[in-house]
Formats: sequence, structure tokens, C-alpha cells
Amino acid sequence: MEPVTIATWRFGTIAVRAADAVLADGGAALDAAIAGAQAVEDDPEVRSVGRGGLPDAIGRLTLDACVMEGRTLRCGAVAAVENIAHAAALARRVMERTPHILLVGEGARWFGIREGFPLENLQTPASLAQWSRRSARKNRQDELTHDTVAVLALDRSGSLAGACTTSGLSHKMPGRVGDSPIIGAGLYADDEAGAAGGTGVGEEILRIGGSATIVESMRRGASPQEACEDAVRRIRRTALRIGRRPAEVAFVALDPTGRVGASCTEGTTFHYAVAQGGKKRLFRAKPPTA
Ligand code: SD4
Repeated sequence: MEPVTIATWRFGTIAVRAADAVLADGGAALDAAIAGAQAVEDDPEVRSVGRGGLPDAIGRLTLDACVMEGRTLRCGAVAAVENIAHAAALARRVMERTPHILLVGEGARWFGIREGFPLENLQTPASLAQWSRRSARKNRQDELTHDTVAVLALDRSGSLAGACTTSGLSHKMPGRVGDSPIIGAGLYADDEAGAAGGTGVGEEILRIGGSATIVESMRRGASPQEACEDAVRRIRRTALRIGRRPAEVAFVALDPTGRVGASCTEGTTFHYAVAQGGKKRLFRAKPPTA
């Protein structure tokens, strides 16, 4: 089977490069997805994931991440964890070394220390300066920035896996957790159906169980593209029901045969990266037609 990886946003190119290198060496999908996530977590220029991420309203940088293996449906997650850069790798440890799926806050950090993860100050001068500039503005709601890397991988053996990692919405309310560390919302993977990941305003993705919704559509026969478009239509309809404009949301999907798909709500400029057949390319997703 030809390996494939897909990852969200322009910085998804960093993720697919790292993930594809693992798959090209015959590595497993989960190792690839986590390597992709980690390459972005380590890049301080990416202001919304890992090092140099976006602090919350009181200036604390808290990270959310999850991982899932499509072959076994094993999964793990951490939310609101501080001082540990490799949140996706920590989520994997939750999956592998505990009977649990999700650890949060101080408990997740304590577990990370026990597992030998270094504690670091993840803020950078640039991320602090950006936080201070934003804090000084009155109407912050209009410019909430957010960007999450969701990485999906299909390995040579035909197994799927994914990793999703973020610092969440900038200036989020302390304690707020979005979709990214929630299995079925920010990420889902099942070898029998496909894998999907979400990014954007997490509350809207949580509301429809975004990634699980997409995987279930693929299970019923939809292509990854159709499944992503259906989920975006659902976000749209939900927004109309409560009289709001659809929020910025985007999805990516990958099926067990290596087909990819992506879509986003109107007004979202969403790029995603794909590595397949020795090529790494960046695409711009479109909103679905009505
Ligand atoms: C969240 N979904 O915390 C994340 C943020 C994000 O693109 O993806 N932004 O709601």
C-alpha cells in the first residue's frame, strides 16, 4: 500500500514531511502521525501549537492533544497541560501506559514528569509580545487566532492513525478545552472506515462530533471529500438553527484506500498539505456547494 499523510494548514507541510519520512522507512501510521505533530510542536514560528503557542486570557500556555490508532481503536489524550512541549507524544503515553484515555491539567503534567518528559517554559519572546499586544486591544473577539495541526497517516500495511495538537484559541478562558483533545471531535481513526481531523472553532466541532461524524459517513460509503463536505454542511445548518454565521471550521479526511478529502466553512482560508506518491503538495480547501 502506498503511504499517505495529510495535515491541516500551511504548516501542515512541516508535518507531512516528517510523517512521510517515517512511512517511507516502513514505519507505522501512529509513529508517523506523532512525528508530524511533533515537528510542528517543536517549531516556535508556528504560533498555535507546542512551543511558542498562544497563551490563554491570563497568559498561561496550555496545550491539548490526542492520538488514535485505527487498527486497534486505542487512543489517548491530554488537555490543558502546561510546560510539556510534546503533547501528542504525552497523549500516546496515556494510551500506552494507563488504563485511561484523557488526562487533564496538573494530572497530565504530573504524569508527563513521571514519564520523563522535560518541563520547559514554552513561551517565546515573540509569543509573549503577541499576547501582550492582543491583551491591550478592546475587541479581541474579532481576532481570536487559532490553528491546530491534525495529522492523518496511512502506512504501508494499510493501517490508519492520527494525531491532533494545539494550544487552542488564543486568549481562551482559563480552563476552556476545545475539540482537539476529544476523541471523535478533533480526531478519529478506524481502519474499517477512515480517519478524520478538525481545526477551527472547537465548540462548533464538538457540537457535531466532527471527526467521528466524518468517519461514520465514510463507513456508510461516502468518499473522504463527500464526508468532509457533509460535516461542513452540518456546521452550517447548526449555525443557522441558532441564528449565527457559521464559525471558522475545517476538516481533513483519509480513507483506507488512500483517498483524501478536505473542506471548510465560508470565509475560512484553509490550506492543507498532502504527501503521497513521493510528492508533497499544498492545497486550498473549498466550502461545499449548498
Ligand atoms: C480549539 N480547534 O481549541 C482548536 C483550535 C484550532 O484552528 O483548531 N484552531 O478550538
